[in-house]
Amino acid sequence: MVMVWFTQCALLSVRRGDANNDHSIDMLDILYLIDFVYNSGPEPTPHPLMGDANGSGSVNLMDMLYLISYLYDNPPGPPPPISFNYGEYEF
Ligand SMILES: [Ca+2]
Repeated sequence: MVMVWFTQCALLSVRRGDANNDHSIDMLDILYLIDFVYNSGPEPTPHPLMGDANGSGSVNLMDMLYLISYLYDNPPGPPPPISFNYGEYEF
């Protein structure tokens, strides 16, 4: 008898700027990034680049300013942070 094991996988899609991974982008993400960058707080989850709101490849003050402009500028700031596929999530 041959047993076949298989794993189901799904592509995990995440949104840049959603640093605290609560599926919304708001002031809490900006505070999360301030804590991460300036106070050695926890990394954005599930990947540190979740904090890379402006897509520059690093997480820094510019990402916080990008999110502030996106959320509070009038007229509206830059386009919303993009979604990207983080990788396969095994379950
Ligand atoms: Ca969030």
